[in-house]
Amino acid sequence: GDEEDDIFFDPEGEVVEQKVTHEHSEALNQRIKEHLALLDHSDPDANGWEQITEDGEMKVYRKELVQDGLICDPLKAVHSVGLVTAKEMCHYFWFPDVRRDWEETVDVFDVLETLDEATTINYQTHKQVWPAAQRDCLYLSSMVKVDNPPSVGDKIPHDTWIVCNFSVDHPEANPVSGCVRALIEVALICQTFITLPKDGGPITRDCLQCDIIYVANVNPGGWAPASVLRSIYKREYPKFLNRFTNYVQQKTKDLKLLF
Ligand code: 16C
Repeated sequence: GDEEDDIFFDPEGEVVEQKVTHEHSEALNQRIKEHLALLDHSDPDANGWEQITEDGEMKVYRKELVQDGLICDPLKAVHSVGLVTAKEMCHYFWFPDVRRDWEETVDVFDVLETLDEATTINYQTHKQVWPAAQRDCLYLSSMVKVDNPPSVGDKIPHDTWIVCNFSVDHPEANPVSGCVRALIEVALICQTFITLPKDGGPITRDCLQCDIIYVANVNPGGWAPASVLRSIYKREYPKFLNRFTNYVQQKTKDLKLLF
């Protein structure tokens, strides 16, 4: 059985049962519910999403959003990669010990607290981008299995996992001086699709396709020049998605499938 918290949806997509295990459980469940609405991406251009770049199966969208003079453009990317499961993808995205293997934009990385076996509170600083001040963020990160996700047409996923990262406060935060606190709402939603072998043989990595939705709402927390910020967005998110998905494919290629 899965040790992670399960979230249960009724056919209308309402949460009908959820475990509360820590002080942020309710906030977490609420965000998961909101993020999962994105699974209905049958029309990605709906609701004002503007495509900013494309690379093979990867498509990256944004909405222009300025709040209190700060650029907070929501970002959404959809991708689909072979050879890996949704749980593997989410595991490597969530698991603190491998963060530095794929996360290139981070300098300091600390786990401040472990709330349960799949939930931590992390503090990190990001590399400085001239001429803006350095950014840091303090966020809860949780990996959750989703049962009965909202359906996406006629494709039926084998399984659905989500990692949800969102800003929280923490008394033990020891902020690096000079950093401006960025506020984040990030989710990685992954679904495994399996094509059974025609010869009735065992399921191998070649049978796997993992569909990914990644969303990031980042409030930079203080001034940064618009042109710098929007060019970082356009460059860094596709770079992250390519690097991260290649990393997971490499890490898992000789391992047993993890569902
Ligand atoms: O989701 C990703 N990583 C997770 C684990 O680290 C976590 C992180 C979210 C990103 C939070 C960004 C906070 C401010 C970033 C400062 C700029 C760093 C750029 C350095 C470039 C050399 O959920 C993968 C995220 C990968 C993409 C990160 C790029 C974010 C750009 C946002 C720009 C906002 C402020 C820029 C101010 C100069």
